[in-house]
Amino acid sequence: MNSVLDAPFVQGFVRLCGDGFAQNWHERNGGNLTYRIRPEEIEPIRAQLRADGPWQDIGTSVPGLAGEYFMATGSGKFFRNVPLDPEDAACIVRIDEAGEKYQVQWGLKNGGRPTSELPSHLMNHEVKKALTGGAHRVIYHAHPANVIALTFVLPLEDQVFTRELWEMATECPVVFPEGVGVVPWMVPGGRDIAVATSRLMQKYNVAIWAHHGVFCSGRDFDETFGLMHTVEKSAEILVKVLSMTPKKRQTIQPQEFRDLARDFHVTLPEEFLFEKE
Ligand code: 2HA
Ligand code: ZN
Repeated sequence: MNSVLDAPFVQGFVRLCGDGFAQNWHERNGGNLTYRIRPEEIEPIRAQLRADGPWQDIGTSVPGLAGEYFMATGSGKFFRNVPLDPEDAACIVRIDEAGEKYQVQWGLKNGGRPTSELPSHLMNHEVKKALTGGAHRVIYHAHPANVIALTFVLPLEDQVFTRELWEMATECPVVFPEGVGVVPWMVPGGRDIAVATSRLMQKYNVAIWAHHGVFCSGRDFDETFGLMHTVEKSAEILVKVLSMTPKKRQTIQPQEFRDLARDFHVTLPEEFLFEKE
């Protein structure tokens, strides 16, 4: 019988939590992480899962995830503590055949529930699973300070955030060529913000929550953490620039983005390459 803690997906999950805390993106119980577990990753640990717990309402409907297993951080748990005791701070849940309820099958050994943002995570997973043919498996929510700061200063528009973040580092349009979406301030934890976020996930791999944080989607832990890291680094540069001057002296121009797209074989939508005054 293999230990759940030795499973490579569990180790990847735990490492991301420690790395995110080290980046200062997870004050107290801020942020949450979910991973859609592969069937072949469940088999070796199946004997340690318990399938006799109560079925709880997800708070939304995700029929596209019927029967799937997820690893998730716990509601009220601190990212800082995940590496110390994953079996307390995280859990493995199974979704029922209707996509309406979940059952905790491992973890949360001292009690508790999966992340308060489970509706947003699962609706994002449902969208991405369909859109990527199952390739995307990680949804990651963090509270990175520079992106949040920009939501007080820039208009809350996808075009503006995408273009400003792209301009701050040449690699940005290569890392997130689809751009980023912005959700206006909404009450977190519920179905409404989950619907708004998952709508943006139809188009983007990054959704910014105004005055709150960021959601990222990706295939694996490295790619998803790297996406969060790239977006926040770019936001940090923009905060520095805006702190020094109200107007950039020079920047990357629309035609230069088109040249980059050609050489790096990415498609950059023209909606983000508008002429500025
Ligand atoms: O506390 O980040 O959005 C967890 C959160 C809620
Ligand atoms: Zn949050």
